[in-house]
Amino acid sequence: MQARFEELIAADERIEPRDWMPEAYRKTLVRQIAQHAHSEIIGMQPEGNWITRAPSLRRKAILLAKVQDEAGHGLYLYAAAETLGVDRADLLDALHSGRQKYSSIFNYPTLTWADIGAIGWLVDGAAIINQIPLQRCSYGPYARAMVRICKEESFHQRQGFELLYDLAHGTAEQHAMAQDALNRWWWPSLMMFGPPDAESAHSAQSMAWRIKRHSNDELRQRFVDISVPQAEALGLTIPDPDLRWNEERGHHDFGVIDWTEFQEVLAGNGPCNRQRVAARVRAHEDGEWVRQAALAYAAKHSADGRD
Ligand code: FAQ
Repeated sequence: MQARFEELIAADERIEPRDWMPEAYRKTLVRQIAQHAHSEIIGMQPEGNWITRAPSLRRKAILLAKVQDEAGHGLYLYAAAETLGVDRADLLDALHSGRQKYSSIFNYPTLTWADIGAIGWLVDGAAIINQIPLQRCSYGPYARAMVRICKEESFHQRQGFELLYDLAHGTAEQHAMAQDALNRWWWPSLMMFGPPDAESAHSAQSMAWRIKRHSNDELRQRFVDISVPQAEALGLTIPDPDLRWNEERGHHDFGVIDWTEFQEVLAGNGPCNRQRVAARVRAHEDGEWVRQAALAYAAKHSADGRD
């Protein structure tokens, strides 16, 4: 069984739920897919905060659609995790009790409308760079979920860039607001890719299993290289005095990331950690009657033999 699993991985074929897999492979996938699903639904909060304050009907419709897409991504991902034999209710419980993480980026506040543009451009942009290789992840249900998610993230990234472009080319105040959003979101976006390779506990094994295809630092570098010309097109300055093109490497060098801040956010001490988890727990409790009603409806249907 182990040999068959290794053969499939070596041949770059997909592992499906019916296939035998090592317990550690299953656990790693549950950990990563659950963290990813949690990030999608917690990630609805920072932008959801601006739906009622969007400056036009067009912007409001776009933002509503985007936030709904994130809920949909959460659902696909919980469903992908369930194919590994875990229960969605248990995963949500692990999120609510702090036993499982969600992305550090969603613990920062959205202070102005420009933050909605910065999230689309940078946060969705980083998410795409991380997720495109996951479309080729060795676990079939996760890889397939990524295909649709990446298509939607690409619309999200474009709407954010366009929003920020309008602000950056608007009045002096609007330009300043766009620059301020970039100043606050740049460094946390770089942290989304995870700790440096030398400190990444799971990378080597996940790459051997072809769950991850590139290291955290490789993807972070790709994000910096892609973002520099985009910031130029926006007419905004990336807040890093050490950022410069390195001819020899063929990449941009960039400044040192504040990993203490990252560790603090992971430990629950970021600017909004408590608020985000409390809002999630409240939403879950408020939804109890919906779950009860759905269960009662399903029980009634199966009793009637209609299921
Ligand atoms: N935040 O050994 P590694 C989105 C944890 S995009 C929090 O390097 P790994 C779209 C890591 O879990 C965001 N924790 O780990 C959207 C591990 O802790 P553990 C979600 C982090 O797994 C946009 C420890 O540090 N995307 O939601 C972070 O090999 C707008 C050691 O790290 C995904 O989840 C972090 N930034 O690599 C939604 C993508 N980084 O579990 C709404 C899928 C690391 O041992 C609005 N995930 N940690 O307790 C991945 O690609 C990987 O899991 C990494 C981390 C790259 C995130």
